[in-house]
Amino acid sequence: MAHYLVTGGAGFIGSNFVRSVVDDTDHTVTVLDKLTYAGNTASLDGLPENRVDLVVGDICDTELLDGLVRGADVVVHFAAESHNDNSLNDPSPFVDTNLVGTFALLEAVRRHGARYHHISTDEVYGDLELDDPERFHETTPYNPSSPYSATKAGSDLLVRAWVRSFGVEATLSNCSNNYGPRQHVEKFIPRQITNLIDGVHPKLYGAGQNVRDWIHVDDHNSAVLRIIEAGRIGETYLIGADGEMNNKAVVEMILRLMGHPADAYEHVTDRPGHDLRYAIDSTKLRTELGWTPRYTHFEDGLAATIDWYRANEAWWRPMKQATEAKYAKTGQ
Ligand code: NAD
Ligand code: TDX
Repeated sequence: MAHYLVTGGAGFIGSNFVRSVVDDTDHTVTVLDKLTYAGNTASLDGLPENRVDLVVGDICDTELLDGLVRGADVVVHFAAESHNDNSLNDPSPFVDTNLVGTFALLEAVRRHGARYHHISTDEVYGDLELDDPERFHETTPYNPSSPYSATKAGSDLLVRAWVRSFGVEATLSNCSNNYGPRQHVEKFIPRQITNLIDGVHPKLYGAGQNVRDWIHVDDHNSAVLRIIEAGRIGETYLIGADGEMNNKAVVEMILRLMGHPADAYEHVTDRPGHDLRYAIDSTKLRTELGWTPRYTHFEDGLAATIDWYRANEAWWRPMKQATEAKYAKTGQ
């Protein structure tokens, strides 16, 4: 039994991770979360109080980190500003949280010693052509496009330097696009599901030819637990579930699953610098650590996600209006 410090544990992937830790291990968890617009205490509802506690605070707060990291065996770092569109409107919090915050956390881990796992994204590798036979792998050169992905790339490099220079016991993972319950309605899939519930057409950026490599959040988290358990210190593992699909096909699938004509969507202003395609080769994780995803059929996982949003309107409703007001300003 170990004590986990989970940063960003009131966000989408972090809160699902805490649920996986409670369900699949006997570890205890402290969540450290600033509760930004993306953090939601309702995402932690129903978790056992003797296993999980929440500390509301900032990963840039060195003094707070000292106490929390001292008491932890394992630190799993999910906290981030995570949305590309927001990073184009105001990059400043991305630099603060993703770069300065990761630096502060690494320094606390260096002072107190803990096993550290760093959560990152495939976006650090830039994008691929649609017909490129190569996918991203652990040695693909970094080439981030947006302020979001640039700050995530920088945070990854800090972790690698802290391993090599200071002997911090860290592993890293770079995962593809997650979907599933408790994802903020600013993100592509929940935005379209909740738009349809509200009688609004889904919004496709540009022509909708951009490809993302979808993975269910529970598969991302089972991989993270496996890496913490058996991953080699200093190593990076790419997490993906062979789920490549273009945005137009995803919107058409959502429309069909929700009982609407497949062409009942709108094209809106494209994202500046929009990455064309992400694709993950997760051979290393699968062969070295024996991980496999559970959700191998995207349509089933998507249908279950639609059911979740239909059943949990109280969770997403409070954030919907402000999110759409933000998009309206950029014509998206
Ligand atoms: P999210 O935006 O849903 O959650 C982020 C959480 O971090 C929120 O609860 C927020 O309150 C918290 N937070 C933000 N700034 C903080 C700070 N300064 N101090 C403490 N807490 C802070 O994000 P998500 O989609 O769950 O992503 C989690 C992690 O996974 C991020 O590191 C992201 O880069 C990475 N990732 C996400 C995806 C994806 O598809 N969503 C894919 C690969 C990697
Ligand atoms: O309304 C929309 N219409 C649309 O066509 C929105 C919100 C998005 N899109 C497109 C843009 C992308 O091509 O859908 C795709 C997915 O968009 P997002 O959900 O914003 O995800 P993306 O930019 O791909 O980044 C996500 O995956 C990698 C996460 O937000 C990141 O945190 C993660 O690192």
